[in-house]
Amino acid sequence: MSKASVEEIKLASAGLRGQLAEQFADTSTPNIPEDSNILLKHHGSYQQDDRDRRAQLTKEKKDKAWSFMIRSKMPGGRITAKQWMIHDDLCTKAFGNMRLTNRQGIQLHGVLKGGLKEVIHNVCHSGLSTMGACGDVVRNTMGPAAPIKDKVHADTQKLTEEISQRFLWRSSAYADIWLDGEKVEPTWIKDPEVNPAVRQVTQTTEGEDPIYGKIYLPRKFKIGVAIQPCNDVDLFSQDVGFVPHVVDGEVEGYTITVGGGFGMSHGQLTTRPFLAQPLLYVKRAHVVDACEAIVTTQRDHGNRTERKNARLKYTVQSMGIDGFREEVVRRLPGIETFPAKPLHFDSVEDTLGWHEQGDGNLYCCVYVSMGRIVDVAGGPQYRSAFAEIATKLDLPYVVTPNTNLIIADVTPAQKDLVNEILAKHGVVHADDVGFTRARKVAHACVALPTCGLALSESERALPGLMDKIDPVLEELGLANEPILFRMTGCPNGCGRPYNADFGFVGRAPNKWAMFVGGSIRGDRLAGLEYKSVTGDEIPARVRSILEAYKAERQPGEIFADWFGRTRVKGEEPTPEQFHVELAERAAKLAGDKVAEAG
Ligand code: SRM
Ligand code: SF4
Repeated sequence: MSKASVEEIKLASAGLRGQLAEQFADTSTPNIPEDSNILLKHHGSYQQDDRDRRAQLTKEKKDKAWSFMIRSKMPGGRITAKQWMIHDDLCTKAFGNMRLTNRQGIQLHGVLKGGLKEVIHNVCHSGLSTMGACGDVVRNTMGPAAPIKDKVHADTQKLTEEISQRFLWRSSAYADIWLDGEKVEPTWIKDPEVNPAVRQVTQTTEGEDPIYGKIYLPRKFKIGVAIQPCNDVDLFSQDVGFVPHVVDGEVEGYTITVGGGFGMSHGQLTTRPFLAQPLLYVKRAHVVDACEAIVTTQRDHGNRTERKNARLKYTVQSMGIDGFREEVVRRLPGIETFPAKPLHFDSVEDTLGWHEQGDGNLYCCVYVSMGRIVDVAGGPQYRSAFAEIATKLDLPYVVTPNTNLIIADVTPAQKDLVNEILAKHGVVHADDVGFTRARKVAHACVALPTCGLALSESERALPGLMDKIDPVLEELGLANEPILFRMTGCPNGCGRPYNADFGFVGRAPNKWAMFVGGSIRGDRLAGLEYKSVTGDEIPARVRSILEAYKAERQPGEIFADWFGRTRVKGEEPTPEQFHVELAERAAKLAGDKVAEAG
């Protein structure tokens, strides 16, 4: 599908309405046309087919096994016990499980066409929404997961909700198609009279959105908020990032970063990951307006002819950070802007296990393997454990950006019962998981069998791979070292592999490109070490790098710092870093030197 046609489809859709209502009412087909799938994404759903069955069905000359993925949007990953149980119940309409996403949302896979309306209807009636969870709009806004009860955490959560409200698309198509015209608002919608940073959610029928216009944004748009030094939201991978500046315990304002983003295509030098750069600092009252100035700059200056280069990161590159800043400031008449404050982050890791949350209560961050809420045969019964805790104790949950689950607001008296329920279902929450520290933070994207873009396995491959890497880490005495492993089934980068210490990016069945040299702090991009390695080859390749680290590291030096000290030359990343194998680059460099000498 060329970029122009996506733009045309949006333009002709009358506010993302298209023929979706008629097509979902038609029970004679299991799927919808591809053009409609493009519109459907903005409603939070993707048409997919079971790729495990695709080849066999094709051989039998049968239609694909169609179904739909639905993504719920929840700013900062917050979900109440009741909302959780509605999602748990909806698992019966899906593949019997749900997937926590690394943008703090929830996905249900395998919903049949005839069941989609009921699922979206129920998600909305739970007080969450699927509106804008996918598509060319602002997606779920991420925020610090830890439910610490202090003014700074309260403000960052409030900001994720203000942003979510400001950038909801407004067409009444969503209510008309899924809710029979009923206006059901997510619980995070705030009263504009009480909070001027939000805006009245007036629905439009004519298809002219107050922020997005008629053709919405050129591409998806992602926003995250982080509190230093915790970088759980992976700030530099976001189109826009916000970091509070605290004076005497109060948030004075936010530093804004722009232009992060990870999607690329193997071998296409015009595409590559970028880390976000500091843009400016504004006082708290102006943060959401500044965000709107950035979003509308992208709306008006983003590339609408080449979809592969349409993300904000390319707009920032083509305008230059100074040109981009100038345009944003021009859109903020009367608002004072300041230079960005210096930023420092320690790690993208979650703090697993039990912690005090600052109000006398506790929270427990539970490790969830690959974010899949399922009762694993012979393994942890995640779905049953979280359902029992939600039902018996009515405790709120938080989905973390590392696809773990936080049980929040636990009173000291409830702690034993939570531990008991987790243990009963074989769910171990933290230090006694029995894994290395690296494995606890390792993440893989969904990939096969549902993702239509997957070139290789990911979620189903990483646990087996870590089974082989864990003993290497143990043997080398690195079991407690912070080392970040991430995997994806294709170069789109959903598992955020390009800033990991080790990133495996799918190329073909059982083949991954291997990237090395990002940072567990999330603030450095990795480079392509090997163009293609098989699953069997990976542990040995990882071992040789870890052996060098062990031999050369200074006392207490983490992997990322050792790599930075010994391997990174301090030059700006070039497209070659992501597309040309290290050995090839070194050979070319040596060749150039010989040529120069000659
Ligand atoms: Fe993603 C597309 C899953 C986070 C970059 N992503 C997809 C689709 C919808 C495939 C498709 O377009 O047909 C995947 C659905 C698979 C399935 O069966 O569930 C998919 N992405 C995911 C999730 C579920 C992976 C996960 O392990 O949790 C994440 C959902 C987050 C959410 O709740 O919204 C997810 N995707 C990301 C991230 C990480 C992030 O946002 O922090 C990235 C990299 C950051 C970025 O956007 O630059 C990411 N996804 C992409 C891209 C490449 C975009 C680009 O700029 O080129 C695509 C493909 C596309 O948009 O064309 C994509
Ligand atoms: Fe699918 Fe690729 Fe994203 Fe993995 S990285 S979920 S394979 S689009």
